[in-house]
Amino acid sequence: FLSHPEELGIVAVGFSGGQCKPGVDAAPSALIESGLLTQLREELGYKLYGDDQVHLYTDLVPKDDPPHRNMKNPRAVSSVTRRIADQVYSHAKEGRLVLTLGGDHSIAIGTIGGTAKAIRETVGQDIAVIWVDAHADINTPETSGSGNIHGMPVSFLTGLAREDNEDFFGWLKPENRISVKKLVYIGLRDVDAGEKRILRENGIKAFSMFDIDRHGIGRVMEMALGHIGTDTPIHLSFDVDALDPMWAPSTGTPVRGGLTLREGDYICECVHETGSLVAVDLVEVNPSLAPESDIGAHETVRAGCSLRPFSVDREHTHTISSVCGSPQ
Ligand code: HAR
Ligand code: MN
Ligand code: MN
Ligand code: MN
Repeated sequence: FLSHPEELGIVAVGFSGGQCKPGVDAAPSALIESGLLTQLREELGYKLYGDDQVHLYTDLVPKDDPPHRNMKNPRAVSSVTRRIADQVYSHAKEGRLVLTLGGDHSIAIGTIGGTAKAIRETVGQDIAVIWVDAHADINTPETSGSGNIHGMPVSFLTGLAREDNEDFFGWLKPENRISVKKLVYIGLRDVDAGEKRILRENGIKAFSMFDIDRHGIGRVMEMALGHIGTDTPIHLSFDVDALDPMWAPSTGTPVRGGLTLREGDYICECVHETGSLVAVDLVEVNPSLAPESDIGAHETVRAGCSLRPFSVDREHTHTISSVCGSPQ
């Protein structure tokens, strides 16, 4: 689906307004400093476009941003994600694979909104979304208990939540939206009661940790990709809290009983192997939250760097840090 699969559009998003804990805005710099982009350029041979600089979007964050429909920082999140949608759209429109480094998961409103529109225009197809997360992030403003927008992006993207006012995601148009039929979750284990109802009523495909335990990650990936169908462009949105806190402790809402690092890598490798990947988000790394001193932050950033759906270790001879190949 990409006219320039060897080109990688980078969007580095230093934004944390979708939730209340500071620090997740520092993740892109931490990931870049630990060599993520250098590896992509030098080991994997991608041509990188876009950001070596992290966007803080301070010009878009209003001084006064009172709640609207129970949402916290609604104007800031709406205008920042609107800008991100434009950035991702421009890269995708050029036929590049797009990598967005978050930031909290509210930014997926922008990344997926931008990919969906660009791929419709260039390929004429609807994208599928694989959402890897401990959480479903599909609360509507009304079902959310926290008011944090990082728990709501999927409801806006699918149109389950709507708003006409441009200041509150009214800028999201049909071309930015995705179908609930082309959405698959992997790794769920902390889903609110209201979200469970939404998943059930809309028949949304979800593989929880229970399913991974029962079938194994190999079978789960077969079923997930089978649900999407071949020949469908894929946007992978990877929340680092899908990993067990043992591997990724530095994140705002860690939940025990998660994916092993190897299962996370495997998901990325399987998605890469389809040849249908058009965009990736890596979100919710928070280097300032490190339960076991700064080893936690370091390990989480390292885990983030290892989750690269850009290469497959076909010979199974490499260690995690050297899993490498070349762009398709
Ligand atoms: N479901 C809860 C809420 O809506 C917490 C979900 C958000 N946590 C995340 N997102 N890290 O994946 O507030
Ligand atoms: Mn080219
Ligand atoms: Mn999330
Ligand atoms: Mn999460």
